[in-house]
Amino acid sequence: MLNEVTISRGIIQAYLQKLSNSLELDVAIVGGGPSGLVAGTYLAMAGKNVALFDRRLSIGGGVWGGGMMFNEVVVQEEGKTVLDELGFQCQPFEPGYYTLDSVYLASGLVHKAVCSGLKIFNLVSMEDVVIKNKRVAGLVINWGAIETLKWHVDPLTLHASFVLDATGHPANVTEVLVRKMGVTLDTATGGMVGEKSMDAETAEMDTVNNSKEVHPGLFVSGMAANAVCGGYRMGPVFGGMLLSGKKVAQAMIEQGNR
Ligand code: 48F
Repeated sequence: MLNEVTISRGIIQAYLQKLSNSLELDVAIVGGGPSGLVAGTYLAMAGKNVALFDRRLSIGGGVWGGGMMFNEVVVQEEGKTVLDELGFQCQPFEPGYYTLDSVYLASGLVHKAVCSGLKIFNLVSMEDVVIKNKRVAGLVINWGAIETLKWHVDPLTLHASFVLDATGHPANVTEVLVRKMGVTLDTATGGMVGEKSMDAETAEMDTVNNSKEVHPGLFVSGMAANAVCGGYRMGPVFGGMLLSGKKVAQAMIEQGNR
């Protein structure tokens, strides 16, 4: 006989255990788009205690909608290496170009990430960062719904050796850090340079080159990296996003924990 209270207790206890185990992380990722999910997967595969927070109900960021809601995406030859490593099938199109169903890619990235050990918290928003000794050292989080409603509810805080800003075009984490702390970033201007218009070839290279630690403790990946460092946009070609996530994960693994 099913007891409704046992069901509720199971959910509450399992969630609180997951959250409680995520208060002192090796890496805290903000944003569950392709770059954040790939970074989280490689970090979890390396044995890191890593959690990802996204304000939305569904994880996957901009992958689901393909290009203009045609739910297919393109990956070029370089990015296909990551797809191969993570076990994705794709269809060859013209030489050097592959297509994937965007629902397959989005759901597969989430599935791979969770199976690798990444803890994912949907419906949770980053509203601020923790600063210790002039270093980004954690996140201030709140429910995404509280952020949307703009209600005055105090947040909770977690510590992390590294924070990854994978929030896409708004580069939310870096924006908050610069606005509140006035820090200098490792960019051409020392500030947030801003995203440029469309040039897929340049943008794909930019995405990988710009994926790095821009302030002690804070890495950027994906479109956030281009927004922070001044890269171009590329639309629904995803190789750069995958390679960006892998690059920042490797950089954090090489640095070890703080
Ligand atoms: O934008 P998004 O998919 O990130 P990405 O990894 O990938 C970009 C591509 O999808 C696409 C593109 C490639 O051609 O240009 O746009 O750079 O996902 C970013 C995620 O971050 C979440 C947001 O809900 C989305 O799912 N996010 C943004 N700000 C916050 C946040 C925040 N403050 N707290 C929590 N989540």
